[in-house]
Amino acid sequence: MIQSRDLAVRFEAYADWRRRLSAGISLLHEWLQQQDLADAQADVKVQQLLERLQQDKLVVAFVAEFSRGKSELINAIFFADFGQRLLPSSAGRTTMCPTEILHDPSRPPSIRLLPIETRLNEATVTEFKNYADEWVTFPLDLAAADRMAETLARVSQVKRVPVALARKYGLFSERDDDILSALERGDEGSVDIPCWRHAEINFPHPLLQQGLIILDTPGLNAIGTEPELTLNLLPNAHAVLFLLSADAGVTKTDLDVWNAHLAGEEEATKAARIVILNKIDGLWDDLKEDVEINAEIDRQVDASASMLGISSAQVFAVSAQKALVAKVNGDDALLTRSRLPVLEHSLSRKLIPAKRDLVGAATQVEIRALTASIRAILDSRSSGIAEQLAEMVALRGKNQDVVEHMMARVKEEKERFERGLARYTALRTVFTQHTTDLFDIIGLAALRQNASNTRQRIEDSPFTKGVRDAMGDFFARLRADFDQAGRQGAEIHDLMRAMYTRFAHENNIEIYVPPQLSVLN
Ligand SMILES: Nc1nc2c(ncn2[C@@H]2O[C@H](COP(=O)(O)OP(=O)(O)OP(=O)(O)O)[C@@H](O)[C@H]2O)c(=O)[nH]1
Ligand SMILES: [Mg+2]
Repeated sequence: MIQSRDLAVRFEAYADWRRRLSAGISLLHEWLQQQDLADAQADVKVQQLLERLQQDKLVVAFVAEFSRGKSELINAIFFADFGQRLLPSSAGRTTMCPTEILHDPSRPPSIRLLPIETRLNEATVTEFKNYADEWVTFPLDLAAADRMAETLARVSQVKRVPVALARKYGLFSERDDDILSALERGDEGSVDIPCWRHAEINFPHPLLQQGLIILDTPGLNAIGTEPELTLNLLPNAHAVLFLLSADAGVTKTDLDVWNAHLAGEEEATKAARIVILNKIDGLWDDLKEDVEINAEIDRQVDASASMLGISSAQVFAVSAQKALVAKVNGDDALLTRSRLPVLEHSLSRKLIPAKRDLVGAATQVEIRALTASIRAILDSRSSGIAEQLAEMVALRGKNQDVVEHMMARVKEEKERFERGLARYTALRTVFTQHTTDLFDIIGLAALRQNASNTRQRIEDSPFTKGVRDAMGDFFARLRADFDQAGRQGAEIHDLMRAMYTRFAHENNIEIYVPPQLSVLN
């Protein structure tokens, strides 16, 4: 029992490791989301990883020729607590269909059976698992072990059908002694076939709750005839326990099963192969010394190992039946003698770390791929930023150029403005001078002077002629003044026009022509 606890403890630790790994992946995902790094692809990948870790199963398959004690060994390892034989185990063919023992918390404890008739359908067992209606389900009463064993006995159910139908189901095999003998008997060509194609026992055992799945298989021919078993269930198992029987040795059919389904695949599938030499109690002999008996067992182990082409260390000699009896009766001496604890210890030591390595490696590969894609995003982001930076730096240089250019222009314009201002000031001085001169000529003061001179001359003149001359001179003087004013105005106009033209040229604006001073009106 202690060794069985060992298996449970190790499995629990493994489940805990998986939970911590999931938490780590979730944290990574959270961080990715915070950093805006999680695209849809990363989300899906993380989701798949978490689902895979959560639904991670450890599938242990039991394979052998019929009656080697597969079901009995499962009973001894996993179900001894119920105080009786749960899975049917008896002489001759007992388990008639592949039987998965697992725990699915979404459904009540039960056994569900897929009718053999579904073999006419193209769909695989895995596909049928999604269609609950196709299965015949019987509940399991955990409180009543007797009734439970009765219900579980259905995995042994057979029915008699015409050979033609068996052939239709794909169950006919030239190698099948039963069918051949039925034909020889001329038994109207009818034959016993399994009632069920597949069984699934949903059972809340602590190990199954942690994700362990046990696969019990029927003897030789069924392995050959149920493609699901050979193509899917066995290749996907993490460990395959192959049973031999000490009373039979390694028979031709044992070798057939081994060679067809198990030999040489370990490297490819990474699944552990454990060979069990069962029924060693047959070698127990009260008249022999233990040393003698053990030597005989060792000899059988060595012989079996060499027949299968493996090392003796891979072969575990046990008595499943005595182990079950010992566990049920609490007989520790018998349990030790059954050697089952050695197998259980090895199973937990080998299987779980191996599985953990496998899951760890697979998760690592996925996470590496994820981080590689994240790194690619980061790289492209950083190269984008570098590009932007380079652009900014280039722009900064450009800005300096622009500023320098603008400053030069402003300086130039300022100088031009100052030059213009200076010229304007000078021009204004000239212009003021000219206009002052102009006003000197035609201004009121000049007019008054002229008028007063003329009046004086009129007053001084005793004759009309003198008055006329004075008046004539007055107007002649006026005309001469205005003529000069006109010339001076034209001069100022020319000066201003030249100035405006130059200004327009310098500033690239339209030439403005100032109005000319007219002395005519
Ligand atoms: N003496 C002895 N008998 C055993 C031992 N293990 C199993 N048996 C008996 O061998 C017979 C066959 O055992 P099963 O557990 O039905 O064998 P199986 O490999 O499941 O056979 P199938 O279901 O027909 O494929 C039963 O009568 C068991 O009681 C053992 O360790 N010692
Ligand atoms: Mg069986």
